[in-house]
Amino acid sequence: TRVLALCGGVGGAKLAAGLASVLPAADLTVVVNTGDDFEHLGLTICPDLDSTMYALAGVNDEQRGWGRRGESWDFMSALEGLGGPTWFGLGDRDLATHVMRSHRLAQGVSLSQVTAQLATALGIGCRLAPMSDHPVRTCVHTDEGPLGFQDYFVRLGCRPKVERLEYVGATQAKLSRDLQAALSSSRLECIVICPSNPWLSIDPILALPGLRFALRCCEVPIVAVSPIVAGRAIKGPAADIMRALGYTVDATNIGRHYRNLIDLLVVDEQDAESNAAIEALGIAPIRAPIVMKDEAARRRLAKTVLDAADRWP
Ligand code: FO1
Ligand code: CA
Repeated sequence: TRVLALCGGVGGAKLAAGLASVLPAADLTVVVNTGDDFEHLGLTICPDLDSTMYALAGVNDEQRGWGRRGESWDFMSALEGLGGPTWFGLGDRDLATHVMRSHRLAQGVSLSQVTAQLATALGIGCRLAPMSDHPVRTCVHTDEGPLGFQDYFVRLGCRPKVERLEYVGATQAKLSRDLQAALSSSRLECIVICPSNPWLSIDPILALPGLRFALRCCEVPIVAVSPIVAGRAIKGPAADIMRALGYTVDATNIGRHYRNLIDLLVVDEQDAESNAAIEALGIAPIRAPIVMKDEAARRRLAKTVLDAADRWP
């Protein structure tokens, strides 16, 4: 692979889709956070893998931000009629993904293999892989006690006060084979950290044993794209989490978070005033419009990222 993209949920998935549309399929490996995964109704649900997979396949629902486009909700209605839990929305088509995945996992197939099968079935050409086949679960420690990520985020609507995050299982987890293969690929030219939430989506990946070291050993540029534009998260709870953890919500703090890891940080044109502070961190700032509102914008940002990596140092 020539490009390895580390990706979380929705924001990251858009850039992954952009990279997939400007690169030959064999040149791209997308590795996704699994810290948001959880067990629900007997199913293993991998929201970030699914968001990324649906975006790469072009079947994602852009308005809602998660799940598939053109969904029907008969299952949810029937579940409600049976007195089942309705706080986590499972569309009929999306449900098929979770059933297939859970079924294959129960047969002893690895998450990497199931993910590859689902991706192929949806017509995705590039490599799509979980960060690990071992379970890692992001635990949100709050003033109301420890909560699973989906409990905190969806069921409780981010209301409890966040004290700290813990990536349970990360220290025992091994990198997935696709992640290892990408890191040791002699063709690797750059590593992209997608504009996903650094604490919720990227840190669980970076918490895997040996990964930070392996990234530093790679002689290729590491480019991150800021998920923060003009003091606000493009999508999702990034800004809330930053504030809860005591950070000012700005692009400079994204740079500070990735200090000693990334070589380049793509920030929005609106955040030009952060350039000097980012340079002072030893990171080269790249200015570009980073809000991806359509296919053209996704491709443009993907090209900006790849060009910046090409020209570096
Ligand atoms: N997010 C919600 O806010 N409410 C939901 O009911 C919901 C259901 C859901 C089902 C499948 C799936 O793959 C994702 C889903 N998400 C839902 C998104 C999910 O919580 C993600 O973790 C967030 O988007 C953060 O990345
Ligand atoms: Ca390096």
